[in-house]
Amino acid sequence: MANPSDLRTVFLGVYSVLKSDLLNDPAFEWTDASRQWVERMLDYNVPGGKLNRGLSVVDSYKLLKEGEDLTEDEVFLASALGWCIEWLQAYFLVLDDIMDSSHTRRGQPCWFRVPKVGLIAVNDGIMLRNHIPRILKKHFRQKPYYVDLLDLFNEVEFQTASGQMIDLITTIEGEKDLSKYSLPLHRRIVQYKTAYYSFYLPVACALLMAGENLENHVHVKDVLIDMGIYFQVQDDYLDCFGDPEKIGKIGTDIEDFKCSWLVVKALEHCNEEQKKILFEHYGKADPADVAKIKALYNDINLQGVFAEYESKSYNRLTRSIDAHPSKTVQAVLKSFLDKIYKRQK
Ligand code: DMA
Ligand code: MG
Ligand code: MG
Ligand code: MG
Repeated sequence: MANPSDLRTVFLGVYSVLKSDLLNDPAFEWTDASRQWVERMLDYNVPGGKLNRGLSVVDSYKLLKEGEDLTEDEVFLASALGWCIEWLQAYFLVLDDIMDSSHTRRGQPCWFRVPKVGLIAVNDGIMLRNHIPRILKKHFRQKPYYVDLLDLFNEVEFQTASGQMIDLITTIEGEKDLSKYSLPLHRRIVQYKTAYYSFYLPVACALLMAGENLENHVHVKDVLIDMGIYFQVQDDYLDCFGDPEKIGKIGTDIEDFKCSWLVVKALEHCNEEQKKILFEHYGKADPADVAKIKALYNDINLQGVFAEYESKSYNRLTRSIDAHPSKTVQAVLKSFLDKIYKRQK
């Protein structure tokens, strides 16, 4: 395990093992057709992303072990937990893309847009979700932290689904009122829908594997949640200003009337005339309406506003990390921050 590309190769090897376990799960009477469906569905939706969340379980666990060489078994288990997070992410994304009427994901059509898939994708999302406890049962059942692991995944799933709910109900047709969009509302949405599963969960998995009690790591959790909020602000920014080739998806936040960081900031920075444009054209599917919103974002230099937010966030997060008493924990948190600072994808 000398370099990161090796780690990635080992990590992908664990995916193959987990997949073949699932495709031979004795709890179901498999047919060729059902096995082929699940295999294609998994390969399409699980391993194609940046794998940051999954790999960071292994990275964090390594750092917590302070340079001790990990056994093959430890690498396998940390990778399996990493994959459980990737499975969780795949489950949420398959359903998120239906609810957000998205077109592409990770450089390919969203799963529900693939011919003959359609709304079978809803059940596929449920399948992906059900795979997680099956993976945990197979590999962690005898571990002293098994119950805590199950509880962690359940809690984080609940937080994420709750975040998705508030993300969605703020956009309900007939109640479209931009004046209710504010920074505190945005913060609430993104904390729940993104920060817990993307940032807290990987570190919490590594801590449990290392035998730690999560209640003793509240400060770590706070920093990670703060980082997750910054990460989702970047996601909101890239939805409009990112290169679809790089981010692998086409933005839909303006069309979907989302409470995006950009529209909240636009409301803050616009004059009365520009406010009228926002109220009239935000949340419409017509490309002409979307173009008016994007032109307005440019007029008020939202890119500059974001650049300032980004550097302020980086400084604040760095200060909170430096305030942590343990150098090891600092290293875990710092490695997360460095992976996402000024990201383009
Ligand atoms: C997605 O937020 C959050 C979850 C839990 C999938 P989003 O819709 O902004 O994500 P994306 O931009 O990737 O569709
Ligand atoms: Mg989405
Ligand atoms: Mg969404
Ligand atoms: Mg988004």
